[in-house]
Amino acid sequence: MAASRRLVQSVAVITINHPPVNALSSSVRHALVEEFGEATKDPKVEAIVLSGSNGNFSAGADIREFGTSAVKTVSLEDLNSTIEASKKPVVAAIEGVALGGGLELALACHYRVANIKSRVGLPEVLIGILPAAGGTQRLPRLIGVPAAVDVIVRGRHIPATEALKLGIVDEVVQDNTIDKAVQLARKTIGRPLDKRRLSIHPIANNLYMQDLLDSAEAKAKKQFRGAKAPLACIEAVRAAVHLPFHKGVEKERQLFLSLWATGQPQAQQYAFFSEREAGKWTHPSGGRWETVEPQRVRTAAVIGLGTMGRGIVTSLSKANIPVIAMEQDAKQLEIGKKAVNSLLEREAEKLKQQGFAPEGKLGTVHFTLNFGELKEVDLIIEAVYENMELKKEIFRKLSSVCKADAFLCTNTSGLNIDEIASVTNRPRQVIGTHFFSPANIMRLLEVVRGQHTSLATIATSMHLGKVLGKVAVLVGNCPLFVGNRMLGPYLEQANFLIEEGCYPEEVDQAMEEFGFAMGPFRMMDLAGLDVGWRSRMEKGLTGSKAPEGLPARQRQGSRYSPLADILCESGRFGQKTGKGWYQYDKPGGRNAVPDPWVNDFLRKFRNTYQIQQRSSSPEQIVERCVYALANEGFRILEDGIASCPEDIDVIYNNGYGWPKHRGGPMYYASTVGLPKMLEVLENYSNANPDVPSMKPAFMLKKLVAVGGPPIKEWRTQVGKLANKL
Ligand code: 3H9
Repeated sequence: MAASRRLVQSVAVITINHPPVNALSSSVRHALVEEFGEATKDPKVEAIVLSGSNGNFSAGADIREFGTSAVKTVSLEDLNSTIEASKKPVVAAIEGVALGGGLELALACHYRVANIKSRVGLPEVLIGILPAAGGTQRLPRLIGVPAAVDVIVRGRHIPATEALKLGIVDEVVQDNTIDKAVQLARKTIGRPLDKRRLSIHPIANNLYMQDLLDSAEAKAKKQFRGAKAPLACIEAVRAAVHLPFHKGVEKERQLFLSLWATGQPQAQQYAFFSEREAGKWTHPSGGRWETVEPQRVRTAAVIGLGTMGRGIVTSLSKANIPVIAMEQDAKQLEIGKKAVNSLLEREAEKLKQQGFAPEGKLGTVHFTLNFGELKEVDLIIEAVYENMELKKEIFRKLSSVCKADAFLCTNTSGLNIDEIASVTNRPRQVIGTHFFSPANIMRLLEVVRGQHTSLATIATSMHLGKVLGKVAVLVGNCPLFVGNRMLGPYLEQANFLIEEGCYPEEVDQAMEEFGFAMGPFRMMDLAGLDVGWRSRMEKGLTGSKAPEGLPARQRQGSRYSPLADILCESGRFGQKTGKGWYQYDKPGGRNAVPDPWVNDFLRKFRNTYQIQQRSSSPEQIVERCVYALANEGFRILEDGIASCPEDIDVIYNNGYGWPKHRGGPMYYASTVGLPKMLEVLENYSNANPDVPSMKPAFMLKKLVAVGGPPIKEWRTQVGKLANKL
């Protein structure tokens, strides 16, 4: 039964029953229409409570039904109108989540009671659509246009206490939500309901509203470059201001259909489901997530309290895991302690604002210099700087100090996990947990399996990722893993483009207009150019000169751009030194301004090497950088480092500022068309045989050879093809 009904005194309690999240599928909508019809007719029923089973009200429309004929049966807004028009008062009893269509359903009810732990919101924008069951019309009538625009355009999940302040819910209760909703329903019997019917509420339309909506639109264009859904959300709220309710609902519907035609919702919904699938990992040995029990992590430790370590400590504490935070000397410990405490204060403040006492919600943090204190800890994350010898020394110590079943994790961003594991007495319990900076905010976690890593270690690390609120993706061990490895060819193309005639700001603009949060040069300036430079020096790639004393443009037989090295040699490390590919008002400044010095330097560089300057269109810039990125993705699939294209896309969507409305680099490749991508790469590669990264990946060629199947079929193709390699 998709919904059920029982009578409590004179109140009909209707319960949605569609595990796990009570998505409002076609069968749920049918069942609700039927139960409401019965409750309305039943003379014993004086009021109605609408609730959800298994501790959740509803996560909204069933996303899997979009694009199928099921969406056409019983529209959610028709159901909402019926509920709102009911002569018997209807109270929504919200537990867990009331999101998207779930909140729209609750907004159609006359009253809303929410459990303190519940969350409400209209997150449709995050999957490329807009609330399309009256949400953009009812919410502004309930909480006003400014607050509604913020809620709808950001799509955030709002904790119950904030929802109460905003006026989205009428009451917040600690427990027994349904009983309390029944009590409220009984109190409201016989009261006039018109004031509670949002569709007939008046809405202010004045000059201030126009300005507010115009500026929200301008802000959204800038912030969500190229994404259509935020703009459609604002247009729908504009309709709420200008048009009567039923016309506004029509507009909402039209906007939904026009968004669907752009292809963006399909990309974002692919991204949504790919994130969920990433948790269902498979090991090349055949081991799978559902067959291995993760170990409980009751206590954790973090070694190294630099930027990464501080973020990881905060993340663990936020998940209510007690942490031991360790540094190598008293001075570093004191600095780290201050930084961690200030991050934790911010978290405590957030909890207070949500109506929770931080005590008991944040795990305790104990600071130490003493390795001996780690002996009973369940899981240790090493987060010192990228130096193999230092990491090995730490793992040797951990190996001798920690209890036999403790898991040893390294936060390396690209060093060899097997080499680190080799110095321990438990290589099966060693794994890479590659967090992204700032680790307390960024959602991505690359979990890197070594050759000997056990399934239990993988299961525990993947589960820990979920507990920390991260999207954990299991990847194989190779230099730089998945995300950073793909960056190599991408940045190489960006550098070649500026050697050939573009300017950094031109390349950045093209990539930002494509939708990247940040173009490659601004990103390099932010990360610090010296990081890559030092690592290239360690590998002996920089510093060598051609016979005429100029930096060589070939390394090991391949084309090499020495531009970044030259910048570093003159002390331009990026934001931190106030100069890099751009100039900044001060060291650490954030506002990147094109630097005439850089443009002059590029002109001289081209003259010196007799490179004929040529321009590239934004489309050509995007093509070269993005195809280079995706081509490396195909190689990663070929090498078995990622088990499916979806995992690569999850990594790029969550850790590298890839525009989600384009699904991810592999999804994008599938929309471009694999034969076209292959042709472009082949042409480039034939003309530039000294750029091996642009040589089409074998996997790409094979996928084209089997007819360029849709991306959801690549997983099987990749498996078959990888076996034959
Ligand atoms: C909408 O409402 C449009 C309307 O305006 C009207 C249009 C006409 N549908 O995330 P989890 C599945 S659009 C189908 O792992 P959590 C999910 O795939 C909707 N399936 O759990 C997973 O399946 P599986 C607006 C859904 O506890 C399982 O449920 N609403 C839906 O970490 C568990 O999910 C949203 O955008 C759905 N709506 O997080 C909310 N939601 O087990 C989207 C979940 O097979 N949902 N599933 O892998 C979420 O944000 C999170 O899932 C939620 C739970 C917070 C609810």
